[in-house]
This record gives sequence, C-alpha cells and structure tokens, in this order.
Amino acid sequence: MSETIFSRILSGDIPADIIYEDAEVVAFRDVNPQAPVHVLVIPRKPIPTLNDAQPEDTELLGRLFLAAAKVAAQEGIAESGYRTVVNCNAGAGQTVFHLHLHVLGGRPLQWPPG
Ligand code: IU
Repeated sequence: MSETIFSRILSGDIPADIIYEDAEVVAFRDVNPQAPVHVLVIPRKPIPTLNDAQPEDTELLGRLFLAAAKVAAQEGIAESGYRTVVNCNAGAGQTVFHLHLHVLGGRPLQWPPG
C-alpha cells in the first residue's frame, strides 16, 4: 500500500498536534480546521477507505468511534454537540487515503452538509 501523509504522521516523520493515542488509534488536530474543534481520528492500521474495511476490522472501527467520543469530551464539545464524518473516495471529498474520522464541533453545524 502506498504511503500517505497520515502514515508519515504515525511514524513520526511529520509532526502533528496529537491529542489522543492508544495502541490502535491516534487523534490529531486537522491542519485546516473547518470548525473551532476539528480533529482527525485514524487507525494505526493503514486502511485506505471505508470500502477497504474488512470483517476483522469491526472492533477497530468501533474503537475509532469510541476515541472520537473521548476526544469530544476532552475538547469540551460532548454536550453542545459535534459531528463525526467519514469521506469515502474522491467524490465525497476524500483527499487522504488512510481511513479517518473527522470530529467537528465548537460551533452550530448545518444539515445537510454540502
Ligand atoms: P478528507 O476527508 O480526506 O478530505 O480529509 C483529509 C483531512 O486531512 C483534511 O481535512 C485536511 O485538512 C487534513 N490534513 C491534515 O490535517 N494534515 C495534513 O498534513 C494534510 C491534510 I495533506
């Protein structure tokens, strides 16, 4: 699998503002935030898109969401509300092909998203 900017963050080649990490998952601030809180939660395992997730990734996918909720609590947006987003493939705006969960909050969010 080809290297992405996120695998370089995971290996420490490129710095990132990491705010949570455990054995399976890392969360860091998006460099181009779309809300006062904009964090990316990624698996250490390099899964390119949600389409590439396999049955054996079921627990890992759950861990991404649990980490997102932890990050939201840590950032003080758990009660006011936040959104998690996975863009899958270019047509949905995916630009980095290492699965990631956006956690957005800290301002009112519109629905539907663009
Ligand atoms: P997307 O769902 O693939 O579009 O999200 C990729 C995100 O990665 C996007 O919000 C970028 O701002 C963010 N990002 C980053 O945080 N650090 C980087 O070095 C690069 C992109 I390249």
